[in-house]
Amino acid sequence: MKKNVLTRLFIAASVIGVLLFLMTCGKKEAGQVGNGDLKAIAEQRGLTPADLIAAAKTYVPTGKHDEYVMFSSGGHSGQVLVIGVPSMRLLKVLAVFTPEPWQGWGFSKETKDILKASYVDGKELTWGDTHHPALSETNGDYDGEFLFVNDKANARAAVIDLRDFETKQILKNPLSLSDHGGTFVTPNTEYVIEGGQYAMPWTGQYAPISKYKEQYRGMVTFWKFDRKKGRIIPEESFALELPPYWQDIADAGKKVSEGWIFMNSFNVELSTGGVEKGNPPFEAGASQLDMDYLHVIDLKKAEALFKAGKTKKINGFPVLTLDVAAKEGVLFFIPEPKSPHGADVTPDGNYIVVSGKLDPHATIYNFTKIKKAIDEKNFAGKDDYGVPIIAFDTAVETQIELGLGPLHTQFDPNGYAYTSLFLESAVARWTLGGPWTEKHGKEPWTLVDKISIHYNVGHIAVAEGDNVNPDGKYLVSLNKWAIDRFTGVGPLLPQNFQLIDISNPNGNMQLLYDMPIGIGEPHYAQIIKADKLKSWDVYPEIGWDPGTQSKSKYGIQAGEERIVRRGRTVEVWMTAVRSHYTPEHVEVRKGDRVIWHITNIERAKDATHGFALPYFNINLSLEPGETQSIEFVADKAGVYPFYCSEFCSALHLEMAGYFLVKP
Ligand code: CUK
Ligand code: CUA
Repeated sequence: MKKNVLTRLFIAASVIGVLLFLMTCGKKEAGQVGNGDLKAIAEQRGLTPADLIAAAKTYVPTGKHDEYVMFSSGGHSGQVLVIGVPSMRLLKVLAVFTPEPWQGWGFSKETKDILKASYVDGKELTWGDTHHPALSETNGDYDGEFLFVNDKANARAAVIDLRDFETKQILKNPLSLSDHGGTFVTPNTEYVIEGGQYAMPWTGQYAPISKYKEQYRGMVTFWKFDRKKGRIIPEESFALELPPYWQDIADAGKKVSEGWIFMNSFNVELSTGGVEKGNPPFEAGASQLDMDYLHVIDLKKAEALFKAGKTKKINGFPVLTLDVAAKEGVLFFIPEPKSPHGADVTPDGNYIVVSGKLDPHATIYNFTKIKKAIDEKNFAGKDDYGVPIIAFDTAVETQIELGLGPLHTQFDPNGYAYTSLFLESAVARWTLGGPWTEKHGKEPWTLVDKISIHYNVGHIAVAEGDNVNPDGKYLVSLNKWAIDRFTGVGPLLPQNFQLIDISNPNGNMQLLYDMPIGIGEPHYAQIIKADKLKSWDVYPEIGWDPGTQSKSKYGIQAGEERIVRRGRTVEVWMTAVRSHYTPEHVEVRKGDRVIWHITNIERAKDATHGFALPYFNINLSLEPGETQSIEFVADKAGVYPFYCSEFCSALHLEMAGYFLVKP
């Protein structure tokens, strides 16, 4: 407390110094610029010197770009948010699991097919609960090529290509309807990890809750990623059967621990709830024991067993069963304190930080010690499923008391770790030990600073803060509650992203900015250096199909437009260019099946055209060069004006036509 007051005084003093400097030296040039006087404006708006410093640190003038880009989960929206850092400007909302009209996502045939492929037994899903976006990595560093994200609600994993920021693939997990430990990637993106959460019988099977221990199961799926194809290859992917503990967050090992996967769990009590029957509710039942299990998985060994055909097909998908995993030394457990959350591997790969949720400590496990115990078969017994247990003291490096409700941890280049404190509404900065002790010149494994946030932080994201080379500089606190931060917008409040300056390793953290998120509950985000992203300005060729990232067989050039009838099917090849469609009249008969391909033949950056067709529920976004198709039955006679739904030119309103359905 005392320290915070002193810190604030110190900041205020130095800021006043800066301002005095601004106001005195070169009066006109600095204090008085354009049509305003900085001091007068600050006074009028009630801004403190610290506010002005924060504003100066976050403001990005028109035409200038942000240094970093944050990919944040869009929570219930089933989408991903792209946000500039430090300006905290929303750049884009990437449609993933949910139809999105502006991008025509889920309206064209191509995008409908991607969504459909992820339905459970063909049953339509119109939302997703995105939790953990993961950027592709090369040698443990973000490479800016791909993004992955999971849908916790239905256990799905998606692949987004960062050349055009569009979703390319969505996979339904074949084993479970629940995931959480995903998506995370291995250091060269060989695998995309999707761990389960709520144990259940394999999808499609029934087992009474009384058979929980025998027939309910957890899982972790290793999706094989093919970078060249830009796709997950299901045929080269496999899963690991896990006991019905509720598996939680995972992380891939890196450097010394590359090839290993760490995943925490809760409910090793195998509590099955049923408060209405007089049983303890889950919240109590799953917190009875002092320890849950950190899962340690030897992915290389698991992969070798899969390739050697040691898996069993479940729902048509290869699964390494628990007995094989336990016997062959693929899976190990280490006790972790009560209801853990977060499993974050340090940049050097040697420590795994697990937080306590109900315990004020973060527990730091030492991979070298874990590996030694495994090599020497130094186990303290087995769990009920035959999985070897490594004793807590054998694997632990240390525990640090951080505060109330620690959850997630990220890192910076100065040897600091940052942990969110949910119950305390704060972010803790603490020192790593080992090779970093020299770097920060402080006592290792020690809490050094805390900053209050508003309120109840879940994840935090540091710039490149979970890869092998963290950048530090900025930390975004992804807060669950906003309470009094924004103008009232009814009882459902936005969530609050708070930007924090962590650039000074010898000073304190400084809160810079609040950004309301009114689209769902974002869980995790990753922040990448903006210059690592190499996005396309326009599609490489006219007639491009983003679904395959290659030329569409339906793409055409100007002059190739046509309407062809085959029996009751009418196929239309159309072009769009400022400011007309060709053709402008399309006439069919009631009951005809219509297949309609539209190519935007523009080569100019940002010359996007839309295609809106009433009654048939269609809107497309055709970016320069793109070809998209729609398919429907003209089931109602009438006249349907179609138009361009993107304001593309002065004569945009004239970019229209008539779809006529003859009785
Ligand atoms: S979880 Cu939400 S705050 Cu899904 Cu990563 Cu921890
Ligand atoms: Cu094309 Cu408006």
